[in-house]
Amino acid sequence: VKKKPLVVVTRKLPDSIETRMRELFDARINLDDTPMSAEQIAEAARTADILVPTVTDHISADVVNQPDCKLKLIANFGNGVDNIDVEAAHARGITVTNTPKVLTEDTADMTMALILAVPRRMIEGASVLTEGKPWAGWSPTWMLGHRIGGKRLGIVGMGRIGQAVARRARAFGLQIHYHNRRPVAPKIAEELGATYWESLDQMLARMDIISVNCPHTPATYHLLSARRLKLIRKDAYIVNTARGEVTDEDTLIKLIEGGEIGGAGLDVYEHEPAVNPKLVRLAKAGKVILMPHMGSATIEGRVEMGEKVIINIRTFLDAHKPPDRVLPSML
Ligand code: 8YV
Repeated sequence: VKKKPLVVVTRKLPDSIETRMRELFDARINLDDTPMSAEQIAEAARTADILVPTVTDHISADVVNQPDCKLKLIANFGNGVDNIDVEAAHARGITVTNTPKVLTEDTADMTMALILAVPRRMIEGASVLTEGKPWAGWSPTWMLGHRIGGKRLGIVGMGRIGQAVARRARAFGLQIHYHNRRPVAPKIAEELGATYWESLDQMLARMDIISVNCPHTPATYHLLSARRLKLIRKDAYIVNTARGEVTDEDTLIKLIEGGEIGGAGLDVYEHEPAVNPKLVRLAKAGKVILMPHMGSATIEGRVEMGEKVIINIRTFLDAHKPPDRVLPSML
């Protein structure tokens, strides 16, 4: 009987995925639902043929460059691969895959929810009742937010998720603008009614709401730098469901505190899971809405992500190219 490949899974996954993995592979699943330590990850790379990490695991060059690293495939349970040194893995002949597409719509839903919730002060309003604060009843001038319809939405990164956000936002009457390395195909731009800005600076200066939807790569680290954040209008809002590292979080906080940016809806943080206490203060003051990285957190999505991981592993083991290979040139 052929020996089953050893697959180390760093976090607990949905039950149906775990069961299937145990049927197919010699799956060692970290059932303790906390991230594995750097030492445990390094050890897993020395013993496993295949590693299934998540956003909470850092697969550095040091991990893959260990002389006795045994890994042949890193099948990421996640779309973003900024937790993996893809170049170092590639140089060592290790294949890397991710789970694109299945979390596009869920992440776009969360993004749209924040685009609505921040200007309409939804969490601030709800907290009046849930925290038992006094409510004098309806008033013509109380708890007023800003209208969504007609405002300009600037999407930073018009990939699958950016486009899914644009589709939703259009239905809410927002004007769609975007910055991307390249313009999208004319057919898509037309369908989305989207205006391309080659200059991110110029777009930022003119938008009412900015949504960050690009991956975190060396090229997008602090893409919204201190200088660029200062271009944003005083009454504008920023929504980030991508990665905290894309914005200079300290500067963002200072600008919101100083009334230089209207507010923010954040699902991701620069030093996740640490959340800057200043952000918590701003949330209590109703200036920002903070979500604990829940963009793709649906039962359906997590099962589909697991199914993708399994397909990637099985195709790899069948000596074919897995469907969701990530190459350094794609980053
Ligand atoms: C995932 C994400 O839940 O897929 C991504 O890039 O940011 C999340 O929504 C997480 O990464 C899983 O590893």
